[in-house]
Amino acid sequence: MNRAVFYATGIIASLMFGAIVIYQTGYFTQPEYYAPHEETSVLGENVTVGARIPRNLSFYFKPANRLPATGNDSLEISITFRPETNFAAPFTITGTTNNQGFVDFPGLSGGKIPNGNYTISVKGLSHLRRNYPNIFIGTKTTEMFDLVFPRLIAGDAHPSNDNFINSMDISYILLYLYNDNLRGDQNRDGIVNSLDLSITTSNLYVAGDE
Ligand SMILES: [Ca+2]
Ligand SMILES: [Ca+2]
Repeated sequence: MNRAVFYATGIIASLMFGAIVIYQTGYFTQPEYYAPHEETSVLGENVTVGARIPRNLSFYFKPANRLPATGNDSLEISITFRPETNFAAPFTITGTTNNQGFVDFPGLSGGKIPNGNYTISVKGLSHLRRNYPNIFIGTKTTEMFDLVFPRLIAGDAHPSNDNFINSMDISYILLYLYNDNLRGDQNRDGIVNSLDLSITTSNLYVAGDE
């Protein structure tokens, strides 16, 4: 056997033997996969192991055209968190803002809303959808988002909830004329009347954000 081939064979054999030893000692074994899971594994009273920290998120939103204009901002809303910079699935929550436009959601799953940038997409009961892009949700467990501008546009009264203001919404308001129907009462002054009709016609053929 050629001397060079002899040495080369010896070196390769040594490397293979070393690799086998290292493999068997578990030196390169993979760390356990960290599977995302909900905040369920609780030890004792306050100790949570391996769980995602729940988030406490709160928001200010304001609807347009309220009467009176201040202290009258309560609205039934649906908020969808649309991820821009991570691969989480869109996540939707519903709530009702108070008369200052404030709503909070304590104990949201950190697994469903991981850190990243989001488009916060909001649809009011009789309001067009409004998207607030590029909202960063970080590592803090409690965060407040002031999204009072721009206002949520009123007039999408019909329960089809089609995010578009047209004759169906006007018909719905006419149907509940002089009632206190929440969907029909665009300015939330307690009655459906010509003021609500005029808010809706002033926004005729306006579509909400996608
Ligand atoms: Ca509509
Ligand atoms: Ca009204």
